[in-house]
Amino acid sequence: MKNLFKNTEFVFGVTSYKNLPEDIGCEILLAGRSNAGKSSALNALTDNSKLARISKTPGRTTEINFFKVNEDLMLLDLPGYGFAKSSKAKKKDWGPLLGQYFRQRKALAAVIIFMDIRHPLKESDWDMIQLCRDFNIPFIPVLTKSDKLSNNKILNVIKKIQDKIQEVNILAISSQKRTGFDKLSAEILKFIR
Ligand SMILES: Nc1nc2c(ncn2[C@@H]2O[C@H](COP(=O)(O)OP(=O)(O)OP(=O)(O)O)[C@@H](O)[C@H]2O)c(=O)[nH]1
Ligand SMILES: [Mg+2]
Repeated sequence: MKNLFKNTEFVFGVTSYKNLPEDIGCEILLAGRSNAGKSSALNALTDNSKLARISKTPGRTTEINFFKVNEDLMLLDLPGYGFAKSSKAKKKDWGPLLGQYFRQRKALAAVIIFMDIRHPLKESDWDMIQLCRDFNIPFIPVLTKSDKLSNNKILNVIKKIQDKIQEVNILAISSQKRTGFDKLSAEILKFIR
């Protein structure tokens, strides 16, 4: 299958709502706690290991980074919700930015919620799910780092999470082993208008 995300390129990073580009096309948010594996997943999805910065230290991504897939589609790599290492000023910027973004942004098409398969559905993940539900934005829960568990355990976790979130399918990926990305691409494509 041809990788539709292959030519994705970084365009810019923004830290405040007023600096967002024009509200056109489709935007898919990559959300999740710090260290969940968002940037790694973006790199694996696009087959470009140099695209997004991968961090050993949580909280490395501190802006909304815009990655252009094509004229109609942007992937937005968000700062992790945990925000362990970023400055107070950046933290302050971010909360209102996200709220405003959800309230106003017409381009927002879907949110991918990345969760480490060993630590899924923490409070901040529920907050994000709630935000999506409140604003009627479709979301895709994705369990990351599946290489850390046996196949049996993966299925158990998926089943457990699926019981708690019934309205959408739960996916599992490993950016390290590059598994699960065909399904993830297919899910993303469903939300492109
Ligand atoms: N074993 C394994 N490790 C992974 C995988 N994906 C990411 N990691 C590791 O998890 C750590 C965090 O990955 P990132 O992709 O930077 O996570 P992030 O969610 O973008 O983090 P922030 O930008 O800080 O919010 C890095 O050390 C990665 O190497 C995976 O599929 N398998
Ligand atoms: Mg990141």
